[in-house]
Amino acid sequence: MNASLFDDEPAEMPLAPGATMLRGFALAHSAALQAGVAAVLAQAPLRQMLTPGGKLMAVWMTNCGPLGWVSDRRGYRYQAQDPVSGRPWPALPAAFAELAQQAAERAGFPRFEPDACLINRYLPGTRLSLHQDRDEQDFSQPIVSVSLGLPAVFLFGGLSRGDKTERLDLQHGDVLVWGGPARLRFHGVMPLAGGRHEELGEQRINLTFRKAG
Ligand code: MD6
Ligand code: FE
Repeated sequence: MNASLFDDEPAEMPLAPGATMLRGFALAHSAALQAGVAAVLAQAPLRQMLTPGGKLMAVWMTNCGPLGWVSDRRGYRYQAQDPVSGRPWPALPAAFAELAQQAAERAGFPRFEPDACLINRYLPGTRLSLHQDRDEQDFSQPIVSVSLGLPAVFLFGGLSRGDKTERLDLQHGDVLVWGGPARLRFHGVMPLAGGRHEELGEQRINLTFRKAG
C-alpha cells in the first residue's frame, strides 16, 4: 500500500459500530481492479438472475473466487460452479484479494480471507432493494464492498427492516467494510442516477467480498 496516499486522504471514518468507510481506498488500485473485472467477465459474463419468486433481478451479477452467490427459483445460496457454464467460477484476481484484506485490516478485521467476490453492475435507473446479507456461514467475518464508476446512494438501515435508513454517498474508489454488530443491518442502493464516469462509462460496478463458506 502506498503510504503517501494516506497523507492527503482522510483517515478511515467509522460510520457505526462495525461499519467503516474508507474513502478512496481503492483508487490506487483502480486500473488493476478494472483489469481483474474484465478478466472475470470474459470467463463468467454478467447475467440477470431470477429471484426465488421468478422475477429478473435488476442488477447484473457474476462472481469470482471459490464460491459464488446465486439466486434462482430454488432460493439464494453460494455454490462453486457457475450455473450458466457449469464450470468453477474464475479465480479471485490477486489484486482483488490483496485489496480486500488490506481494507478489512484497516477497518479492524485482520486475517480476513474472502472466498467469494460478487460483482454487481448497475445501469442508470437500477436499484437494489433493502435486504440483509445472511447467506454466509460465518457472521463473524465482515463484508468488504468496493465501488467503481458512477456514484450511488447507499441506504444503511438497522437490524429490523422497518428501521430508519441513513444515506451514504458511495463514489468511485470508496470501500465500505461492514462487520461485527453491523453485519446484519438492512441496506440497499437507490436508483442509479444517469451520468458518465470517465473510466467506466455509464455504469456502477460494485465488488463485495465475503467469507461465505
Ligand atoms: C452495492 N452492496 O453496493 C450492493 N452488502 O452495490 C451490498 O449489497 C452490500 O455494499 C453488504 C455489505 C456491503 C454492501
Ligand atoms: Fe448486501
